[in-house]
Amino acid sequence: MKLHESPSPNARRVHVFMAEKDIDCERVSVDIRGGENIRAEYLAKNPAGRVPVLELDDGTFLGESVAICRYLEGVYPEPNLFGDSPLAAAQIEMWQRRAELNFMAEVAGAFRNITGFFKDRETCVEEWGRVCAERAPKNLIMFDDQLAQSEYIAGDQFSIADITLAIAVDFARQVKVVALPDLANLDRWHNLVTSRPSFSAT
Ligand SMILES: N[C@@H](CCC(=O)N[C@@H](CS)C(=O)NCC(=O)O)C(=O)O
Repeated sequence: MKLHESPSPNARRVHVFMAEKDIDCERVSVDIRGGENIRAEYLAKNPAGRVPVLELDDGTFLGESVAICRYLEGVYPEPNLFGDSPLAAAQIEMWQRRAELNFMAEVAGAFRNITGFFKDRETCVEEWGRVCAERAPKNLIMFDDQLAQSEYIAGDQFSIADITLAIAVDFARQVKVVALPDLANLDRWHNLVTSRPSFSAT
């Protein structure tokens, strides 16, 4: 197995997931800043032109970080990070999607459109970035309310949903395009989750 990656929040999701399961594999560095991911050779691996991509030993390429994590969960079931009952799996999926769509995508939209980081390959609309930057912190309130009732985002089990949201919060802090509010439950949970050894994985 090889992980095609670059230092980025989505590759980090897979790093943390793999560290939780104590698995590792060969890494292949992709220069996304230089546009390696949008050239034909890489697009043959992932037509979406994004990192990460997991290359399996039989030559299969898997894109989308959560799809990669699902594959790894199937092959390395312990510890369970996607839910071990129909209800737990549905709740984790629900919060994972909310973390991705309602926060991570808003932070990415703000970052990409305000900074023009990838303006060599996409149209950046600063005003749209500002809309995303305004929505992202408001959307965090839903997570803070949830975390007032449960230890982890989808209940009492640490899961892929926690990995997605914590990494998106870290990315928002790092790129500084979103003003993050002080939310006590979210802060308590962020400290808990990011103190796990897996969050130091690179
Ligand atoms: N939904 C995809 C998103 C992947 C993604 O957006 N990756 C970013 C890095 S975090 C990327 O490859 N950016 C390069 C580009 O946009 O050209 C996933 O979960 O893997």
